[in-house]
Amino acid sequence: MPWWKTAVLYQIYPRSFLDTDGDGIGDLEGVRSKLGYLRWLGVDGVWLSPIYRSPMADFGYDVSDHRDVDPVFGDLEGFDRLLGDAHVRDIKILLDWVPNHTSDRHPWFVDSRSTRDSPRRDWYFWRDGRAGGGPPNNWRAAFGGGAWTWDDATGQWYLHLFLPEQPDLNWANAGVVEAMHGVLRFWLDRGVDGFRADVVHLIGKDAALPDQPPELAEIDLVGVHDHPSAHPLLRGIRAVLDSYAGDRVMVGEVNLGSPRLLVPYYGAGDELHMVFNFSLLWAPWEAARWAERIVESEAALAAAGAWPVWVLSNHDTPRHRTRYGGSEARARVAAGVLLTLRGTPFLYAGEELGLCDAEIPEERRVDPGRRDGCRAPIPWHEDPPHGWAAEPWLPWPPDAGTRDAGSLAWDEASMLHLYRRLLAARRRSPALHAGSWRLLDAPAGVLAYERLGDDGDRRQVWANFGDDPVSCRVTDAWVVEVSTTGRGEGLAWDGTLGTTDAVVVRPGG
Ligand code: ISL
Repeated sequence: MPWWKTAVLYQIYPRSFLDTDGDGIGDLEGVRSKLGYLRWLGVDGVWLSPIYRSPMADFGYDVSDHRDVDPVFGDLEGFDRLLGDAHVRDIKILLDWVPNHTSDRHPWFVDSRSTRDSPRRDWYFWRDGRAGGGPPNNWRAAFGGGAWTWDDATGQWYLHLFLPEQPDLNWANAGVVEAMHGVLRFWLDRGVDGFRADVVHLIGKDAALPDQPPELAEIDLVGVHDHPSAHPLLRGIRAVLDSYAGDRVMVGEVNLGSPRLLVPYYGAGDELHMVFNFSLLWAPWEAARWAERIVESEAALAAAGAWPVWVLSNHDTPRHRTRYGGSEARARVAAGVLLTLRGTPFLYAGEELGLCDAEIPEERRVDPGRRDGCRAPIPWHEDPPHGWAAEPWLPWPPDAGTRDAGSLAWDEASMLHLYRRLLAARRRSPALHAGSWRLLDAPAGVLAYERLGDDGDRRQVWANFGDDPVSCRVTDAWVVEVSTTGRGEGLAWDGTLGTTDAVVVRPGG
């Protein structure tokens, strides 16, 4: 199996991880200084949200130079140091690659907008307005408003599915394809292990840019855009990765909802290696709904030989503990499930501390998508500024002085230690990191499943989502390997679960 199938990956939003140079913004040196922590925790790799030069209109998802590190994060030498140190610790590094758009300050766009005759004019989407006036079509942008901005200098509109500062690249132009492949090669040559590809389904567009049907006209395109022209482009991208040794990997963000719609993006094993499946991230706290969504995903993906990806939180959505009404017990059960499903789990930095979103006063909101709360800084120590070199750019999450990594590391009953035990259990059990998955019959409110490895290694997971203790009818004798409450680990399991309680059990008498 390639490394990424048995790995657990950890997303770092670099601005919010740890500041070492005193500007209140996290940096690469901050990430480097926590590699020991990540090794101790037991993750196998890190996905870094964008670190490239950027005017930061969308905090790095607007790239103005793909081949340099933004000075707020460090420099290329610092990146090489981080990568080298990560590899020494056997931690992989994935960069965020943003293929759908660039910054409006990127030299390519500056050139493209300079005159209609620019050799890069066609690298972006320039169109005349509709007869009678108005933008070329009815597309909406993700952060509100229309997806077209009028450019006075050359008298045409340009397309941006996100901010006006994020013009869309035209992947139908061979120059764009070559240039963006060159970006991949630049970082692959430096030794990165792969990429997370931002809204990668959007790179395939219908050249006619037809209107959205009226029933979809009011919503932004990101969640519904699904055009076949993405697939040959993804095969070209995959060929670049495959030309390097060492199983370089690409995990794509394809925001299409239903897992069935994600399968084509794996191609015949010749497109994306993995595609994020957000179906649990959007699932309400009900065992039956989780079961339904996992079964649906398994059915769609397993049949196609497509490797699953699971995720509960990221930098775009309220953290899962926040979504569960602040319940730590629920977040613990969720972690127990996330880390024992078939496929590759992605953690979002801080979930291992059980962080909730920060309350952001209106005057401190800075994100155009209002996603500031889940981007609150990570507290490393008890006393303010919690290990940071200066007060951070966003407010602290709640309980920063008791939920800091330092305090939780001393407390074996903490969420942090639960993650560590789950990661260790996953690593040592072939059933958990590589085995098959099968739903088990369970009482109402309980999600239960079995994992079975090729070598006969076997685990079961029993997760009570409900507010009442339950008794489960189990066959065979089981020993508790991990309990989300910490109760009874290493002892025989009698089939009972407390309120909001989950166990991973192994055969034993
Ligand atoms: O965050 C959202 C809504 O507020 C999502 O719709 C988000 O825009 C979508 O998931 C795509 O996200 C990715 O691309 C964006 C960037 O802002 C996000 O941070 C990134 O994850 C544009 O590059």
